[in-house]
Amino acid sequence: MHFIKSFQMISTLQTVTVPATPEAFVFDPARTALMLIDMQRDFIEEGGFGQSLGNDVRLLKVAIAPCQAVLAAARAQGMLVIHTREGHRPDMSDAFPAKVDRGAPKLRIGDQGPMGRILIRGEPGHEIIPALSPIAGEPIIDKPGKGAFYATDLELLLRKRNIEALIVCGVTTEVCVHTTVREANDRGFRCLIPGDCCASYHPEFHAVSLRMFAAQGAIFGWVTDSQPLVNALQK
Ligand code: TIU
Repeated sequence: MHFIKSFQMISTLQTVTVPATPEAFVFDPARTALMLIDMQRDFIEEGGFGQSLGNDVRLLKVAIAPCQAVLAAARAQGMLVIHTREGHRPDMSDAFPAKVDRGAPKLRIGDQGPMGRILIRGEPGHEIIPALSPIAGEPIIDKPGKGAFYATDLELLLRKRNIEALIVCGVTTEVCVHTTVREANDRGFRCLIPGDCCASYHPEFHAVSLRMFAAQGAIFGWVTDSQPLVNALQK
């Protein structure tokens, strides 16, 4: 009897329902991972890759507090939390010239900047910002590309945990967040994007990226905000 009761408790699906566009998003926290994309000093702080490309990094800081709120709620639920970092090996053997030699940045990938070598693993600028530091047990995916699935073991980690849905936060909305959400879609994962947990150097790209996710009946994903998501997780 005790066994049956325990089994019933374990097998009861504890779903969470979040108001979202184009319609409510329902998920099982045990089968959902929170992904924090590239919340690194190189993108968010002065002197990193983002600024070297000519961007105003202050535009990304608005996503920090909403990400903190969602991260705390996800941790309290015991959800899988995965952090990603964009960057390359110190010898740059994983950095295509097509990426490194692009445009006319003040500093190229691999050059010495105020936070160490730009977008290189192990350098201070490559670290995740202290406000969102990973804790023990939270995997960090180091990725050479914009998408978190390309040339990483992310899919393996998700399949091993039987994950079927992703909550995707981070920067920048139209670059690494969009690429990752698109990659996730083609691999069969449903994606929920809390819009205020993402940010772009181009506010108009951020806005239209969110619309692109949810258009055509959630062609790439469902869009919400941090507060409704946190409220739903805390119910
Ligand atoms: N430049 C830009 O908007 N983004 C990136 O290069 N990488 C990420 O989005 N993480």
